[in-house]
Amino acid sequence: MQNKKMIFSGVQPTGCVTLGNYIGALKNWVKLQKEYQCIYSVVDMHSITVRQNPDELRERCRQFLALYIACGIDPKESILFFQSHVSAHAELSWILNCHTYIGELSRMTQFKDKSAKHEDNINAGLFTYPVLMASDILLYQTDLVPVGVDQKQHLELARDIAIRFNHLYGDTFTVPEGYIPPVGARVMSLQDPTSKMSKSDPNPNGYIWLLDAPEVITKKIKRAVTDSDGEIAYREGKDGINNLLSIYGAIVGKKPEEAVLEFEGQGYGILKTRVAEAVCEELRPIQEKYKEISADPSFLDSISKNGAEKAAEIAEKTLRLVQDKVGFMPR
Ligand code: ATP
Ligand code: LTN
Repeated sequence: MQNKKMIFSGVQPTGCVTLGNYIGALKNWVKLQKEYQCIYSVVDMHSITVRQNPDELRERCRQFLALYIACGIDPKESILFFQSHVSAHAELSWILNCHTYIGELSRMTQFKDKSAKHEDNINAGLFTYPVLMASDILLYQTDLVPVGVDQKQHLELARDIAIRFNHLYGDTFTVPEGYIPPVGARVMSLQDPTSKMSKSDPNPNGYIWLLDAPEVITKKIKRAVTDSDGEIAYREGKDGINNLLSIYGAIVGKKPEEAVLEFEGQGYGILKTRVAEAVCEELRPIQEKYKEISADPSFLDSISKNGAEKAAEIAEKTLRLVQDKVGFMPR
């Protein structure tokens, strides 16, 4: 573990894990786990920035962890844990809050979007959320953070906080880099291809849930909003078609500009059928594995317990160093 570079990433347990989360993040988590020491968390503390039903949240946390493993994260190679089980995240977050400016947080577009969506609950946690995310990353001296493009701004802030802290107190944190996939970094909604596929979309036809049955996946893709010119091309203004080509490309390992060549002269119906087949084929083994894993809750408990112990060991080392740097009394 010592000489491998570190990766940290997480998904917040809200809504249903979508094809967007998979293509933008999870698929790359799997790809990177041999080469790096990877730490993947179900970031439950992030999810309560929006009001949650406690029982549903617990259930969803288990489901997300099972999905990480079903997607191919190997708990023997990577560390898997629930964020709230490692208290260092909250502790570092306080210290970093005191090193982050209100002006910086006010510029975060996700805060602006989410406060517009939840006007009745614009809580302080929603505002300081990016600082908790910076803590997640910096606690593990992370080199690389695989995320979709929507997280780029938060990642830049984590870097700025690390650089600021290192400058004030001397070398403390590794300054992390993002790993944003070349294809599929922003999968769009099937119902509104100008906005991103989101797992808390109230309209389930906008997203594909990783556990949707093949008939449901096919129906959703067949209904995907396209345009009326009838030409399969990858270019500006063809948001719906571009999205289908990107999804297809991300799955078969081609750039959308290459994938489009397979469909020259064909109709949208054929494209949709092929995309649906590719998605169903990709998700079938994941769904089978998920069924197996979720039948054994004690397996999941032992993974998360073991993961939290390993994560805490690394995180506490960084936390003690930071506490010392800012002048807290030794224990
Ligand atoms: P919510 O809609 O509840 O805010 P979300 O779908 O945006 O959720 P997150 O938990 O915020 O999901 O993101 C988890 C990971 O998935 C992040 O790395 C994020 O960048 C990535 N991701 C989310 N949506 C997409 C998307 N449409 N395309 C590509 N990557 C995505
Ligand atoms: N903010 C991220 C989820 C997240 C995360 C992280 C991602 C929380 N902590 C640390 C990477 C690294 C989001 O996708 N909304």
